[in-house]
Amino acid sequence: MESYIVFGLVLLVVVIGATLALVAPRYRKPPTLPPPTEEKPPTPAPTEQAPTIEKAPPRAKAPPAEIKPSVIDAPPPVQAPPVVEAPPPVEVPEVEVPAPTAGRLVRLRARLSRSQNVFGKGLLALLSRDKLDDDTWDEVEETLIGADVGVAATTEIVGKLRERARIHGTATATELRAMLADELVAALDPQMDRTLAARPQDGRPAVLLVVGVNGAGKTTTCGKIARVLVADGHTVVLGAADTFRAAAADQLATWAGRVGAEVVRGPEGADPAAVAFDAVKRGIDAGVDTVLIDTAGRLQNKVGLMDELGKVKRVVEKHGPVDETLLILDATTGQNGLEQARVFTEVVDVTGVVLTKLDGTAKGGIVIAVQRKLGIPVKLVGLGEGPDDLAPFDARQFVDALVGTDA
Ligand SMILES: Nc1nc2c(ncn2[C@@H]2O[C@H](COP(=O)(O)OP(=O)(O)OP(=O)(O)O)[C@@H](O)[C@H]2O)c(=O)[nH]1
Ligand SMILES: [Mg+2]
Repeated sequence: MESYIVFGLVLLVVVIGATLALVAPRYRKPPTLPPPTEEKPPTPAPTEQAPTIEKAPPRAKAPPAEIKPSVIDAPPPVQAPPVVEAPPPVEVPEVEVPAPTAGRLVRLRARLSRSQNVFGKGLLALLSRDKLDDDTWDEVEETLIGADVGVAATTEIVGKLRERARIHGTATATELRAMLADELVAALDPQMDRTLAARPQDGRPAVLLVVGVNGAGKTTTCGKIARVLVADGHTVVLGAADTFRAAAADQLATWAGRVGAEVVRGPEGADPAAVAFDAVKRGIDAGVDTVLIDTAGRLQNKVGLMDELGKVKRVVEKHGPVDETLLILDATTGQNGLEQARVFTEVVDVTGVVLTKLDGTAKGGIVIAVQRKLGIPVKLVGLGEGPDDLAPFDARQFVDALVGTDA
């Protein structure tokens, strides 16, 4: 009997022990989870396949996404009264805010100092002479021709000025200078429409094609124009149709990144027409206001390259007409640049000229020569390498800055 009791007690101890062994782990501390790591977008693979679209950097970072706890059996949330959350900290935008475009030409007039020495100081000295004889007028002509105004325009301008001076009889140097300014403005045909066709038409983006010889300033000007458009509240897609060098697309992407614009690019050596086509398609799909297409520099006497440019335009036009074809001309190339320009106008229908590097020349008169020779308005002028050193062209403001009649 006693042995039964002992056996019974032993059995009871074993049962209790087994039960405890089974239940105890439930009360153990759950394993600690590694802290959730912040999600990072995958780094984009290097550009191998055409075309790639580089997303613009966000204007301001969105607050980090709420990280959900990974424990499934979390206790039900306690119904707390709603709390007004503090707004996420405002971060400094990553993109730059370009300077306003209004009045830029006036603000940048000091950049014309080299030309101002000729048109302002030089001509004023001549017009200040006691006697305006034939020799003096010849010198005035030489000065204007030397400043790249061109022979035909110079003859016309000086002829009119002489006539006005003769009628006036006793004009002072300041008055003569003002008359000269009037004649220069007249030679620039101030009635020409210089507005950039950069506004969307019938729900599709405006398409701008940028062309010119090597090193004229095409890519820089694309970047500067994108800034101008963004500053005026427009959205822009840039097409890197210069596929000769990867660096060309990188250069454009750098400009785009600064103002938060998108870039469509292809691999090195890709068909520029295909990249341009894709850029316009992207612009249409994304509903942006303007698509700006940068092209490779090409010499006007390279037939194959000029044909390629014609193809870029034709292919882009499968989406609809190109609204503006801008010819970028380096002002420092003077009369040579004019011949190059003429060939471009035969291949593509140039609708506007951008005269770059006017800050680096004493021959600001090239503006007049360009317009006369091509019959195409100068729409913008480049006055430096800085991002906002591009100004809408205005004949009166330009001449006043050049001749000093604004002082
Ligand atoms: N001083 C001055 N320099 C300028 C101006 N515009 C462009 N440049 C400079 O000219 C050089 C060539 O400019 P890019 O924009 O690369 O010229 P590009 O026509 O795209 O050249 P390619 O693509 O090689 O044909 C750069 O060093 C620019 O900074 C300007 O208005 N003034
Ligand atoms: Mg370029």
